[in-house]
This record gives sequence, structure tokens and C-alpha cells, in this order.
Amino acid sequence: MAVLSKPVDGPEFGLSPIPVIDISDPESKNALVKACEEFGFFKVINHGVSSELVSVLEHEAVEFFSLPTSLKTQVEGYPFGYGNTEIGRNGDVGWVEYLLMNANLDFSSHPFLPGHLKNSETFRNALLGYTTLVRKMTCDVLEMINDGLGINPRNTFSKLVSGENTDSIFRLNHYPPCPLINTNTNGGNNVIGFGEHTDPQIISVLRSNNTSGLQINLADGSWISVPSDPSSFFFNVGDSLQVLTNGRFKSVKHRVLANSMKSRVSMIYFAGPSLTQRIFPLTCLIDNEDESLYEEFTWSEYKNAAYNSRLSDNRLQPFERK
Ligand code: AKG
Repeated sequence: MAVLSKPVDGPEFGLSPIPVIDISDPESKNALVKACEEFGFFKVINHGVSSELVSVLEHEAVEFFSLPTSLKTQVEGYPFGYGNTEIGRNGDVGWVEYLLMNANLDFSSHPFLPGHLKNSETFRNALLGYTTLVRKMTCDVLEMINDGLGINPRNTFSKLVSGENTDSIFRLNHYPPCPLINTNTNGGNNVIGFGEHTDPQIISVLRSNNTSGLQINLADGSWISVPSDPSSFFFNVGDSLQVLTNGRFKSVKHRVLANSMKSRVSMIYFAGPSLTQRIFPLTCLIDNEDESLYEEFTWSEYKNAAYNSRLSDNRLQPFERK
């Protein structure tokens, strides 16, 4: 298990610099753009997603992770299914177990949970309801970002993640309390729950229970903790949105540290485009072709490259223009 020896920077509690965006106010469009430029990360409030539905899904996720391993591993597969400790196939490990599934529009027809699991129908319905609402919220936020950038039409980004053939995924993570952490070392003994990485997709939407652990990397290289807030959603810019904006938006590096006392349960919706979607800097955001920082690629090409890399690799580097 990866153990960090250096103390971790950033305020765990108290004033956090993380932008908080009220998406019920259309005027938040400029603050959204600023947050994507400066942090690649922001917290969303007044989102209208039912807290009851979120609670049902969290409850079902906790029930699932408390099943015996022999039952959980029946949902094993690659890339989708149950996983424990190993993240991907390239040697990354973390203090985490997870359930990863396809979250495309047709995902209600996917038998991703074996029917014999207790409550699998409730779980399936909660997953379906949650991903439907979060997909809608994601499109709303992308349209506000579009407005803030002054791009026409206003669905330029949202249409990439809302069509029939989009390639979105959903992940439930469970970080059990970690006995490897020595609580007497004043934070100098941190165990990695999920190693540092950026998300390859367009944008990701995270919600967690009340246990913190998520950290984001700032422009100056320091790490800050994200105070948990179960009633809000946290958005992070993915690599593909960084490319679409020609580097104006930052795909934020993030990681999760394990907690010695409490379980963390998080749910992340990764909004991706269709496999054949071409990704390149939008011409309306550059003055001429020469300014493009990236070579064009399809989402399928980039996804394959990401699946074959280590979590902490700079996955965009091979696509940067020389
Ligand atoms: C991921 O699953 O890609 C994450 O970054 C996990 C974040 C979290 O569990 O809070």
C-alpha cells in the first residue's frame, strides 16, 4: 500500500479557497468559467438533485460494500464490475474497493448487478434515477460554462455528453477505515486511498458522505483538502475539456487519502463523449490553427491510451503539439 511520508498541506477545516457556485443563478456563469480556469474544480450548491434519492443510493452502496467478498466478486469484470485495492491493470493500488459501471443512456438494460443480490432492484433503480438527474445537472452546468465563454450554440459542450452514444461511466468508491495509519504522527503517515490522477473525460461530478479525504492539486503544486459536504456536488474539469478549451481550463490533479477512523463513500459520474467523437481545441477559442496546443484525437484513442497508462502519468503529453 502506498504511504506518503511527507505531511500533507492545506486546511482540513476552516476557510477553503474552493469556489462555491450557486447554479440556480444564471449570473454564476462567469464564476464557473473562472473556477475552471483557476482550479479546474468547484463545488455546486442549489442544484435541485433530490437528497432523498442520494441517500437511498448511498444506503444501497453501503449495503453492497458490506456484503461478503465472495458475493461482491461475483460482480467482477473488466473494466466494469467490483474491484478491490487494484485500480486498473497497470499496477496502481489504493486503500479502496469500488463498483464501476457503464452509465450510458441505455444502461438500465445492463445486467451489471446479479439478480440474486438482496435489494438489487432498489439499487438498480437508485443508480438509474441518480445518473439521470446528475446527467441533466451536468448538461446544465456545461451550458452555463458555454454561456460564460460566449460560445454558440449553447449546447456545444453539453451535446457531447448527452446523446445516445455517449461513453459515460459511474463509480462507487468505498474507503474503509485504515488501520495502517498511525494517528500519533501528526498527519505524517498518510495512506493513499486513490492515487493522484486527472480524469480523462470531459467533466466529472463527485458526491461523498461526510468523511473527507479528497485533495486537489493547485497551480503552485501544493495539495489542499476538500472539506466534505454531502449536500453538494464537486465538479472537476477532465482532460478532454482542457483540450477543447486549448488549455484555458485546467484538468485538475486529485487524490484521496485514507482515514484511520471513518469510512468514506463517494459516487462519481464521469461524463464522456461518444467513442468516435473528435476532440480538438474549439476554433472559436483560438485565433488560428497554429495556436492549437494539442493534436486532434478521438475519444476512443484517448480512452485506450488512458487505460494503458499509470494513474499519475501525464496522459495528455503524447497529444501535445511539439
Ligand atoms: C476517482 O474515482 O477517479 C476518484 O478520483 C475518487 C475520488 C473520491 O473517491 O473521492
